[in-house]
Amino acid sequence: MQGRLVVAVVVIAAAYVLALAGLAFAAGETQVVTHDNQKDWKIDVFNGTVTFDPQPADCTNTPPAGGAGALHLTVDPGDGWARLRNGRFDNAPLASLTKLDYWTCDRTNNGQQWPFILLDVDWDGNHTVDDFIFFEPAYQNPAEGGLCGIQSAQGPEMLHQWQEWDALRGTSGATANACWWSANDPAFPPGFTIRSLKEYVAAHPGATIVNPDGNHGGVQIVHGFASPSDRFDGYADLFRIGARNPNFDVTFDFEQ
Ligand SMILES: [Ca+2]
Ligand SMILES: [Ca+2]
Repeated sequence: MQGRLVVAVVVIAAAYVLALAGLAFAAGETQVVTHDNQKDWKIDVFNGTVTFDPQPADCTNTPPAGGAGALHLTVDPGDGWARLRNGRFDNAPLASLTKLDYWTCDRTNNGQQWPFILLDVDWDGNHTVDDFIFFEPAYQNPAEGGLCGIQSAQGPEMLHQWQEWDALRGTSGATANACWWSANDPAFPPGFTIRSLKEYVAAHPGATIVNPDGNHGGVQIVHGFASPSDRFDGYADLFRIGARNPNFDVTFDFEQ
């Protein structure tokens, strides 16, 4: 009897471990977000609004899995910002990213800035922000993103149309061909000479996502940060992110 009990305990323990592993390695899970302070997302605005609204009637090519709602970002005047920030990916190495993509439909902008992804980055492991890096749809084609745009090969960006953007264009951050620019490393400028995320990771091999603080997550979906004369009104949906640490792959579906 004692032997059987031990076997049973071992079997139950093994099943428990497998269940935990299954949770930890859950792939492609969808989590619905309908309001502020949910699923580690927090609203951060200045002269802007972040709302969870019905799918806009004037946007074509609605994503098949986009549901009935989307994230709505408006900024006026355009030097303000509207952003949704996620704090779940603190300390995740950029090299470990396995997925990073989202959909946008923009209705009003300055001809160049669609809703973009901003990551707060720590270069040296001391958990302070050393850089901000930006994925912008406009730079993912050869006309606006030069040699990097040839490799990223996405777009061109179109108003009033849902478009999907792959912010990696590779199997990981370390192999990502998507074009990103840096606020603090002049070797990675915006514009025609923009460079790939894999080059940025090679230049900063220890770089991780970092949360500036508990209310400001390091993974951001943003509109704005332009000129006071600009106006922004656009949508984002189905933001997908995967990273080795935390061991997670999730699609956030924004709904009303
Ligand atoms: Ca949605
Ligand atoms: Ca630092």
